Amino acid sequence: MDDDLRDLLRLMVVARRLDEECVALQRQGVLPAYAPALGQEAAQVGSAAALDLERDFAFPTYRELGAAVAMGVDPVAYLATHLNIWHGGLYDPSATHLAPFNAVVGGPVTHAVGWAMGAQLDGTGGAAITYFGDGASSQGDVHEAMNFAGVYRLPVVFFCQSNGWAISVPTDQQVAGGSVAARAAGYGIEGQQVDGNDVTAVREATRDALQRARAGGGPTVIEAITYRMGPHSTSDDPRRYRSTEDERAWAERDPIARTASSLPAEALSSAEEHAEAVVRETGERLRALPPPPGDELFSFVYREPTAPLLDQQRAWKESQHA
Ligand SMILES: Cc1ncc(C[n+]2csc(CCOP(=O)(O)OP(=O)(O)O)c2C)c(N)n1
Ligand SMILES: [Mg+2]
Repeated sequence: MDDDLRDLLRLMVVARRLDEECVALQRQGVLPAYAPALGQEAAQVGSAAALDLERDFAFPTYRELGAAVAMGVDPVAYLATHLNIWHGGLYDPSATHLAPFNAVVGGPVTHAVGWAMGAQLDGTGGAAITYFGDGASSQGDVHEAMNFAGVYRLPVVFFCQSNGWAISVPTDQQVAGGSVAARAAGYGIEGQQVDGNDVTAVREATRDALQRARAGGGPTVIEAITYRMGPHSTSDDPRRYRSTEDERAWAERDPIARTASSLPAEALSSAEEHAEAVVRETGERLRALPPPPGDELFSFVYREPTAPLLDQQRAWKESQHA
């Protein structure tokens, strides 16, 4: 049991230190922008640790570094997306079972439902998990996706990180009725709230929901109650819309301190030591990434490139030889 908790702690500490490094890299001009996951490590690591990486598939938003770490995705390949020169990062979604991350609010939810329908038709036995926020939960697409999944009993887990904010808008102004989980009843599916800062509770709830989905029991909405301890992104200043008392109250519920408190002190120090090495190596490799080939600018835009696009590609190539 202790070993298991140590593993979860290690993943959360790696996620947090990498996250801090990303903010530093943004300040140094290496990353153009970054969306910190500070405070959401238990929700992300706990849920991703519940996945069966042979069969299941995860659909992340722009804030899922902790999930990527827990899924064993190379952080350099993941963070290449934040460099903003590589579309979809450098990891292979079909090998890692982590979709390219999605900056469209609510976007990954529809994708997960589509994947789940494919899994149901193919009989692969896997389930999808989609990440989304409290703000995304009020997008029309998310409601359509939940209803569709409910009608077809699709193997999908709707994992909402209710982190208090949609940029500067508090959750109570996004979620009428106060609960994302309660909406599940309207779609005829399971819904539950979980303490999103309790890593083992999150993992257990997600494991149960995934198992039910794989066994044909249909979708589940899990609403993990957590808190975005940092800014929305590196362009945001949360002091303009929230109080330091609120931040302080949530700092006392820090998911890492909470897990560490039930383990010997040495568990945290060894996790920190390991994380430091991961951060150093990640930073070095990220800085050393070569720019992508310029003509990739024109690739992957359409399946069949259009005539104007081909003209532009030709003009670009000629300009390179000028
Ligand atoms: C379709 C769409 N609308 C608006 C935006 C701008 N936007 C980016 S993040 C965000 C707030 C999302 O809040 P939430 O779903 O709670 O996720 P969080 O950022 O808290 O993780 C908005 C409105 C967007 N990216 N996509
Ligand atoms: Mg939010």
